[in-house]
Amino acid sequence: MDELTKLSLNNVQITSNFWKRYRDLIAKDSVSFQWDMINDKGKMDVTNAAAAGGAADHSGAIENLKIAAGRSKGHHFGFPFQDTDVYKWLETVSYVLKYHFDQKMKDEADWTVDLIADAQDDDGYLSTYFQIDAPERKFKRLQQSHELYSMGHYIEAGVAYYESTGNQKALDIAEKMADCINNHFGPEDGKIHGYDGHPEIELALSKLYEATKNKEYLNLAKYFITERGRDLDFFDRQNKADGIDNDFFPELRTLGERYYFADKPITEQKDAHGHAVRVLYFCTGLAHVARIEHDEKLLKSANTIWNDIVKKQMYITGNVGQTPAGEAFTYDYDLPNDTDYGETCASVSMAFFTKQMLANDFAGKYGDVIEKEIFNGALSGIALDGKHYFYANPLEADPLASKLNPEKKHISLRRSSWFACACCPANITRLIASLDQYLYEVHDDVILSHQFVANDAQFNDGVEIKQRGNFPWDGNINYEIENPNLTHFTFGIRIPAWSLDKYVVKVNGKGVDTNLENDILYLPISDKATEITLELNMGVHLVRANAKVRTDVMKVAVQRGPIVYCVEGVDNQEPLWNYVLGQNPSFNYRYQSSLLNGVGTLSTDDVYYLEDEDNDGNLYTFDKPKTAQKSRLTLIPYYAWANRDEKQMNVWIQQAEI
Ligand code: FUB
Ligand code: ZN
Repeated sequence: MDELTKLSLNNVQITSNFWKRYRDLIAKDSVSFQWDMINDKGKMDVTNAAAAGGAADHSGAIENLKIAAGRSKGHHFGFPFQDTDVYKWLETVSYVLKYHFDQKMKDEADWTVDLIADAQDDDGYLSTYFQIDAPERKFKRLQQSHELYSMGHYIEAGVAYYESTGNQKALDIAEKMADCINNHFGPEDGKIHGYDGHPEIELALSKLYEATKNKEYLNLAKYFITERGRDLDFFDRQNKADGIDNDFFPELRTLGERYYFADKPITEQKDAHGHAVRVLYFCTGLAHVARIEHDEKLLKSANTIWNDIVKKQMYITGNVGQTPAGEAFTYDYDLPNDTDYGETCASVSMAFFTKQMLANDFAGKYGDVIEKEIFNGALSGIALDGKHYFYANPLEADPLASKLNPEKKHISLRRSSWFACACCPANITRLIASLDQYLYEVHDDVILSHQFVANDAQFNDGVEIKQRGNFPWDGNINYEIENPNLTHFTFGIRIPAWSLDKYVVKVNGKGVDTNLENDILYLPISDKATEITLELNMGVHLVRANAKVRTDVMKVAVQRGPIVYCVEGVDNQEPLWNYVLGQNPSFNYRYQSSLLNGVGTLSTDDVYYLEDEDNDGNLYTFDKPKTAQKSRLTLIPYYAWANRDEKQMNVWIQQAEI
């Protein structure tokens, strides 16, 4: 190879014990379970309709496609975007088949692709609600119709399935769909000058462009990105023409353009607002297109929104979207813990957005957020059995409050098997099944390892990297790099924010200069074999929020490595809010293989429990000092909460700080 080596990643096999368990669970249990759900075979156990788009006893998602394909008769069932549950399942399967081949699963997926092809109109259109029950309204009420959202999800699935199995039909459907959209939308006269109320198509078209190199798809993605927010009357005009109250979601008509992140062109947007998943899907496409096009303006906008979220609107766990009202962002530093929404889809899409940002710019902060999501906010969306899911992910929960306080009724203390609006289950499974895509970024002669997920990875020119370790429980990471052709390249390792104060790196047993660039350590590699060891700081951190965050004043969160911990009523005395940590609490860490499928727990005796004073049953007492008793507190990883009895939970704990 010549001076500037162009490296590329060929393959990654995840070997991490922690992640192998999750990925095998998805392959063996979640995929077949979800298949039953979308085929109306399993029992739908919606624990909390308030956080699930209402109650429903079946999905109808495959049946809708059968009706559209002429294989069955009847009306459409469910939300206008019901098709997406099938597409996200198909996308999960695409990734699973790469690490756990299963002929039955592949047969079901092939059958599904054939069904989708049959359901697709000759012109490429596919949205079963409109095909079955309202063909005259196609593309006429984009504020609420989710047509491009639904087709975007198919395009993602089609590309993934084609790339995983070589199924050409899966890609053909996607291209036909994109061509149909291209025929209807764009700046040219006679086309619709508008966009979907729910972004998704932007990121999907960018992926389709990468797979096909058809520039039209990239141009169309860019059109949707730059058009959004330019014509503030677009949705209203369409709604009026379609019949003003002919809504799919009446509550979505009057929310205003802000809710749709369509109140200004993206280059004028300064913060994340409105529906969280809409913003994050949009920004994923934005950052992707900006990178391919080297568009500095769009990149700057992506940066602005990412920074606003991470610096001012993201929970310590990575959850985003502070209010159930519209599943939305609220405002900077408003981070209520017991009413938040933190939709699983929002955390998953925050990982999507951040992955795109990292591909644009190798900086440790992006790897930090991906890590935060995969070990905390997004991961809490799936139960340890792989067959139950959270829609909302609070940082504080109380069964009584969820039952009796209407403002907290969206907070479930048990994950549901499925939802009437089932966007979250297959979103978290597709993220975990594609985790191998989240470990490295490669640019020219630089390989960046930004996640500590043990794996074997093969690059071009014979370069192989093995990462070993028992992360997230252990901070000793080992890399073995084989470089048979003596290629000269640079190997980057992200040093996580929680370990920047203390870490040790050795190359072939010798200490090295640990100067970092944007929290990344760069090491020149040119030998045939190189061994790198990294010791991360696995001490327990007390995390404090910025003082502008009202709800976390005088409180701390406890973090060890990437894992944010929580306190659960199962292990501790309720009410949990009476615990007050001492000023410098020390924690014992213990890995418990038989608890919650194997977790590291923390416990401390440097804690007080506020006593229930002798107040004769009075709600208030005058001038009576509070007393407290020495106590003991046990913490478990946040992602693993709500897998036992329904009890209180909180992440933030009071601390006697002064
Ligand atoms: O609107 C489609 C999906 O349903 C959104 O992405 C989720 O937030 C849920 O509202
Ligand atoms: Zn969701």
